[in-house]
Formats: sequence, C-alpha cells, structure tokens
Amino acid sequence: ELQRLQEKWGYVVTYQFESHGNPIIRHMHTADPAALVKGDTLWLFAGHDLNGNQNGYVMKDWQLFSTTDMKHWTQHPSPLKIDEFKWAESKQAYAGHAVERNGKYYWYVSTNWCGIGVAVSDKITGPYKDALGKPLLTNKDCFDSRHSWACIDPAVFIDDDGQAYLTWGNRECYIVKLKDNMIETEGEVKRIHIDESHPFTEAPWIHKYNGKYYLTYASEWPEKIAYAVADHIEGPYETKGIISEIAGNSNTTHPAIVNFKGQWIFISHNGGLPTGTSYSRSIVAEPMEYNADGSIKPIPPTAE
Ligand code: FUB
Repeated sequence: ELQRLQEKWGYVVTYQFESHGNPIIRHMHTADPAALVKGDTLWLFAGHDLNGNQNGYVMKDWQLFSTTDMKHWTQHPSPLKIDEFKWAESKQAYAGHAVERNGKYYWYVSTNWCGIGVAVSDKITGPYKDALGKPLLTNKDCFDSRHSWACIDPAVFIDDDGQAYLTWGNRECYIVKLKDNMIETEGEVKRIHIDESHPFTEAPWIHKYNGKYYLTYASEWPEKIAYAVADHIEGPYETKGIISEIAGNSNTTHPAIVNFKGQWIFISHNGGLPTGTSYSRSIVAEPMEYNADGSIKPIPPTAE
C-alpha cells in the first residue's frame, strides 16, 4: 500500500505505528530480522510473509522499519523486491542482512535455491540495485550441496580491523571473507563446525562481546536459537546452549543481535499473531543480558 501511494503521489510515504510488546509489528507478517544501528536509530530489515498462506513460503519483497526507542516505529516503502534479481528464478525473497561500508549500504539476501545476491544503495532507505547481475554465492560454494536450499541466510560481520566476513548456510554453516568492495569474496569458503549437542540448522548471526565471537543460529526442528563462542571468527566454536525456545506456532526462527543505546537487543521471529503460522510469522524483540562469565541469559519464550 505504501508503494502504491508513493507511486500515485510521487513522494515517499511512510507509516508510523507504536509497538505494545511482542510481536512488534502487527499489521503485516514479518520474518527473518536483521538489524543495523546507526546513531540513535535502529534499522530493522525484514522478510515479508504474505498473509494467509498455510502451505509454504510466499515472500516477494523485503521491508524496512526504523525506531529510536523500540516503541515508536516507522515503516519505509519496500526498498528491495525479488524482481530486482533477474537471475532469481525461484522468486523467493528469503532472509537477508544489510550493512554499511564505504558510505554505501549492501544488502545480502537469499533466494532459496538460486543462491545469495547482493544489492547496493547510496541511502539506507534504498532503492537497492542488484550489484552483480548474478548471485554472489550459489550451492556450488557450499560443501554440502545435497539439498537445494544449502545456500541461504547470509549475515555479515565487519571486524574491528575492517575485515568483512559473510556467514550463511543450511545444515552446515559457512564463512568467507569479503573484499573491501563488499561484492566479491576473498579466499576459500570455510566450514564452521558446530557440534551435535545443538546442531546447526540455519540463520547464522555473529556479534562480538568482550573480545569473543558469538555465533547465534537456528538449531534443530522446530527451531530454537542456540549459540557458540570462539576466540577467532572462523572458529573453533564451542557450543554454549539455547538462548530462546520458539513460541507461538512457527517451525522456524531467526536471530539478530545488536547493541542499541547501550542495551543488547535480541530480535527473532515466531508465529505469535492470532493469524500466525510457520508461513505467517512475526518479528519479536527482547532485551538480552550476559552473565559475568560471558554466557547469555536465556530469554523466555515470547508469545502474544
Ligand atoms: O524465510 C525463509 C526461510 O525461513 C529463511 O531463509 C530461514 O532462515 C527461515 O526463517
């Protein structure tokens, strides 16, 4: 609707709303959160489940929201649609993650079996354009290409020395360096080993705390969010446990962790709206805390 109004009136139309607990967005179904903090604003990049589908994902665009207080939100017009990636015959707008680098914004997205693409924009609000005209990574870049959706769920981490890394995967977790131009990989793809106590399903997200790398990911099925910790970004990672059990009627969940105004925020999705299903999901956000030993305090299930 925002898109239609924007095209009709020729200026940017945004929608303001307040969140009252979880899910934070209730007027549409959102999934696969990725967050970017810039100044006093948290930008939430989200997947978009089309309402009412019970039998599989129908995801055609990505959505963008912003907030300065986690309560008052602005929805921006969709900055990226699956049609931007002409090579993505799947037409599925799966999980993505956007980062800022060299004054530009790079949005890495999965398209199910067609691979991972990267779109670029001069502005955080887009529009984002396919940077390569082809996928950045495909199943051929995954050691485990036995199933067609091995190459999904990209997330980027830019380390303190400026080196950017892309992690992704389903069933196996991968990592590769990105060149400074952010649209080419550098060196070999490596596999991050996760032990079977909390097996890796998908949706990796790396953040750093007290000099250690925390790899958060969706584990098992139905999914829970587990985490593992390492001294080096490529591992070895030691599995630590579960942060969050899924609640509210969805088989999948998907983590994003950022520090916003001094508070760690844990963002994920569940099926928590009354209309929620595994294919009609909703983004939820919670404060996250560490224990003195660096472990993360479990976050109770979030439902409506
Ligand atoms: O939203 C489609 C897929 O479901 C994502 O790529 C996975 O992480 C899971 O959330």
